[in-house]
Amino acid sequence: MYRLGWDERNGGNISLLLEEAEVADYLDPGTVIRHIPLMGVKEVDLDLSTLEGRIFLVTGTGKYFKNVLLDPETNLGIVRIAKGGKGVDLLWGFKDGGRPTSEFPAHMMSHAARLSVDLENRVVMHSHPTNLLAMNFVHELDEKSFTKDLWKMCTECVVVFPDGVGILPWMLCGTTEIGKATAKKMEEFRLVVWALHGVYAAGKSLDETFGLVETVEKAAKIYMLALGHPRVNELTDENMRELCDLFAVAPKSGYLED
Ligand code: 2HA
Ligand code: ZN
Repeated sequence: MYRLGWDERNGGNISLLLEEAEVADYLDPGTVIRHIPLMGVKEVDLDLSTLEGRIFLVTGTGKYFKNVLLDPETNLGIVRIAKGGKGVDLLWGFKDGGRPTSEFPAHMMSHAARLSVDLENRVVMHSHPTNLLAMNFVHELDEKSFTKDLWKMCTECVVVFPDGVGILPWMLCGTTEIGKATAKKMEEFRLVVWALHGVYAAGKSLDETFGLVETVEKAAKIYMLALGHPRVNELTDENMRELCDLFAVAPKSGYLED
């Protein structure tokens, strides 16, 4: 994501749900390095109790993706949601006294929302993909027309994200409010655009989730390249229906003409 220019400086963050058995091969889940209260959130608003005891690998606040490979133990942490869901217990990482991403509330609420509709969800990924962001400035921020214009840019888009792209208006990031709004959208979409900021994506694995962002970003790139040029050819709703039938996926209801 850094290499592709989607995560400049400390932009972007990732959380990955881990099973206790997976981490037990590497660390003692009974040994807590330190407790980290959740910062910048209104405690009354944030209820992570459904995730109590769950373990996440998560990027650190203020950390740069480009440094993760050089020093994973400083730039990443493994945390367990503490009793009552109001903080986390650090099991590994954040070696310099660091803490989870400022977007931790949005990540955790999104995990809870995705798990409520898909027990296999493991990943939440936030980034600032260049062309998708550019498209935010030139396309109306309407979920149906935004999704359809992306679907039309690459033949396989409708198959990769048949559930479409949810969109939130510009909101202040790092807050419980944007976390709640993102989670609500995540009940319906695996991709949620934060207007004029970036995108949230969710999936069963790092590959699948990265692939979603990669595909939506590719479509946005083609949209931006073609913008302002006369449109001579276009993928039709009928083409996209045929694709959905072939790959046995259901496009978001009401988005394709019959
Ligand atoms: O972590 O991307 O939205 C930096 C961000 C905040
Ligand atoms: Zn961001």
